[in-house]
Amino acid sequence: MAKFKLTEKDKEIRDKTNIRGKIKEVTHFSNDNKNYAIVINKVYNLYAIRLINYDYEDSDEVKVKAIKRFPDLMNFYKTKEEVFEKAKEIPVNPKLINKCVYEFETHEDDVENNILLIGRTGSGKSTLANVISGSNDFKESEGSVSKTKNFQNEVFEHEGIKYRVIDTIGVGDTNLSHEKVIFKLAEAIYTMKRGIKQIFIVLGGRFTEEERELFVMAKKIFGREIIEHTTIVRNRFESFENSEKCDKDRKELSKENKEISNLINSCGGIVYVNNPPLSESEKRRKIDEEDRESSRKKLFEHLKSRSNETYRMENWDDMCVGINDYMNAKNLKESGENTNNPKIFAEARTKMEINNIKQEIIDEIKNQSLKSEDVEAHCFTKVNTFAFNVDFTFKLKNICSIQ
Ligand SMILES: Nc1nc2c(ncn2[C@@H]2O[C@H](COP(=O)(O)OP(=O)(O)OP(=O)(O)O)[C@@H](O)[C@H]2O)c(=O)[nH]1
Ligand SMILES: [Mg+2]
Repeated sequence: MAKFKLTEKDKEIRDKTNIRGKIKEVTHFSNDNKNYAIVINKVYNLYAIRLINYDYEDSDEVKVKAIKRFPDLMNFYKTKEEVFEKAKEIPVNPKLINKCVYEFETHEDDVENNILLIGRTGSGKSTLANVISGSNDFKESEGSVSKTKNFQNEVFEHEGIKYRVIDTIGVGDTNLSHEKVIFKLAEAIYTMKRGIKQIFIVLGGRFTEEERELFVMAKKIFGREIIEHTTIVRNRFESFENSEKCDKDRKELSKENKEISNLINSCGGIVYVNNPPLSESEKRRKIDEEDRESSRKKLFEHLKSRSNETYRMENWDDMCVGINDYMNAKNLKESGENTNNPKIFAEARTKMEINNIKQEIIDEIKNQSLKSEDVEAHCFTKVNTFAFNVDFTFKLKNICSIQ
């Protein structure tokens, strides 16, 4: 079979839709006076199809009007035969053509209310994720051993509204380098395709250097405006239903230092909860469950009161599209669902490609964080800002070598 060669128009469509990996075929057809391209790409020995509706601008440039990924936003076709067969079916199936409606393919993910949990190791993130989602799917640690090594997220509904809660690895774990934590946070962007509703900083006790650093990192990664979408969740607070005691603690926390006080005053505030481990004894367990349920109620009341728009930084959509295929292919392989047993060289190439995309995302984040640094320079002393920038840039450069 002759090797497929991209035309200039195909390249323009590929670049404008941000499709990565090896392009195996592009075909064009018209339907109902609209132009369509079908693009097949290959990542990690897996295949995906994009159906793209495009038009021409006055300058004869291609203008992408809508896109749809097949089989869906996350999955792949496992064989060449399967993908080519499906690609042939699309132009003659109006039902499939009518699915081509998204401005970015990632907009197919309709969860706008993404809640990202960050915090120190052992602070109670996974427990909070269970409480928020009303599930038991997140692994809560029993001892001091850190449990969560990777991202886990869950979509659920509460009072008819869809939410996603994202549990992350904690900061302060000696087994995980700082760089890896920064990258994991950057990677969270891909999980929250429609943006961030709230970041919950999980606070198990007093405010320490780790929490301060986490917040600075979040600001560097997501931009300074993220503060308006950040809430401190103070757990392990048995008197969480006593507003006087909560107020007293709030005041004490604010007094600790000026930086914490600024954070508390400019963010979405502090929500007090108690999410105890579920006891073996039936009687005690009932009380634990009641505490968790009341905590959940408080958290959703707070979320409702934060009616501000979902937050996304510049180029958020492009970043999500850029990494979508690679992360999905990687996850699929890691979860053992890919029965294709990819060849070693394909694995090496995918790792290289993932690293290249990591580099792009990091460059993008770096550019944006430096831009926002100009605006907020007055927030830090000059010496601190300089030291942090050098340090941060250095760390980001190192991240690219992480597999
Ligand atoms: N009493 C009480 N215990 C809690 C609360 N939140 C968490 N815990 C306990 O604290 C321990 C750590 O909780 P996790 O949810 O696993 O903490 P994590 O932040 O996910 O930890 P890593 O994944 O290791 O970073 C567990 O034993 C929980 O049962 C709380 O609000 N009250
Ligand atoms: Mg955890």
